[in-house]
Amino acid sequence: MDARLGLDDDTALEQAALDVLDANWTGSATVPAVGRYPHQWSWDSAFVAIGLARRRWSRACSELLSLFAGQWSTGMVPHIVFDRATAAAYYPGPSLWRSGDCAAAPRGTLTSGLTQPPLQACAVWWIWRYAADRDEALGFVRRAWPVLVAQHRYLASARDLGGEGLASIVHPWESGLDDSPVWDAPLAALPMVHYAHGPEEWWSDSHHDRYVWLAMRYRDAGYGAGYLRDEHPFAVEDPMFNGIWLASCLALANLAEAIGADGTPFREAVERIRTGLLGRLWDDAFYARDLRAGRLIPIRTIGGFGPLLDPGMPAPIVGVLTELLESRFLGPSGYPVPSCEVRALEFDRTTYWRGPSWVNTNWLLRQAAAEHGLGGLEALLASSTLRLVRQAGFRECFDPFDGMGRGCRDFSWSAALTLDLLAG
Ligand code: 9WN
Repeated sequence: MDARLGLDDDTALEQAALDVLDANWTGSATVPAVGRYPHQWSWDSAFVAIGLARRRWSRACSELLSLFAGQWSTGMVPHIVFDRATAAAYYPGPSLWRSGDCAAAPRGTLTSGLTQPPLQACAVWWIWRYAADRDEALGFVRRAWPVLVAQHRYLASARDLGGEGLASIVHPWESGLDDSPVWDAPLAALPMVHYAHGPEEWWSDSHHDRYVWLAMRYRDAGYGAGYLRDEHPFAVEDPMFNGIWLASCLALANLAEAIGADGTPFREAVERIRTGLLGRLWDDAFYARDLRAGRLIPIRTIGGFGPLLDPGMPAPIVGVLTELLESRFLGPSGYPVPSCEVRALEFDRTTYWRGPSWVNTNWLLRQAAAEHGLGGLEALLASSTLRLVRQAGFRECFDPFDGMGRGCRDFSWSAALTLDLLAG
């Protein structure tokens, strides 16, 4: 179902988006795409819940609760919660992660050992905001609250590997921007590895081998925090991951009011993360910091706009980022926003996070534009994203020059965020 959806008919577009989400619903969670991604992914589920909040409120709650069942006792919300029925259909599956062997992992639920951008508190805020029944909403927020608090504690403790208030990712898969050129240098610094493994049309062999090797090292170290701090060879402070974390801290501060909890720790966390972003990742733009190499990674990608999700970002920085976005990302592409600066050597219009435009990052940037009162940018991002899905369907990503769909068809977050964009 990715025939052209009709340029003008919002009702048909909305129905088509709901049909995709219904088809991808397993009864307890939404898979990103049937076939290619047959399990529940963490930030995908947050986007799905955001999209469902105004259309299928109860299902948005179920989506998150199902993800939260995968939370580890450390507080980590895993990047994949596996469906046992389709365990063999995706590599790497549960047999690589072996979460069942780790005391901190939940019993009875198989998960990966990594996390993903912590967007869940924002999704819970969305669900709260659009609830028709306040009592029911309060009940849901109270259930989600301890999960979110533990998740944020985990990030602030086990993941502050740089000791300056930012969370580090310890694997490219944790960024959600998996094959971004930003990870090329830290991956190149790893030893050469070769494994026989499952189907992989996505990355060059050596990159994928290194992804698997990194995951196995972390697993074999028992997913320990001490190992991450002292030995793990991949540790990066990423501006998108931390921008999303900051936005979720703000959501928690707002949710605290709703349930009569103390929002002060989350407001303080916002200040800490902002100070970390500005002090550690800002140069002439935001860049990821490679903690093992002790330097910024000088490649401008969509990830560098994550800190715009902070409504308290200083105006001069917002000005520089807006100019950068317009001159090097929006201007040169017909179908924004490309995931890598178009003139960068690493830009590749055909390959996932190395060039194509994505609905979820467009949506995040639109949120950021709204936070900063950039009405023109907000409207442009909404209309260009809707133009992409109207013309090419709910594809996983899109060619930034001609808008052609790439990757999977009937991709959940493309459908879910279309619903949110249509709702205005
Ligand atoms: C690995 C599910 C996920 C998204 C990521 C996207 C891709 C997985 C993969 O698919 O990553 O986690 O197999 O490539 O990069 O953002 O969450 O949709």
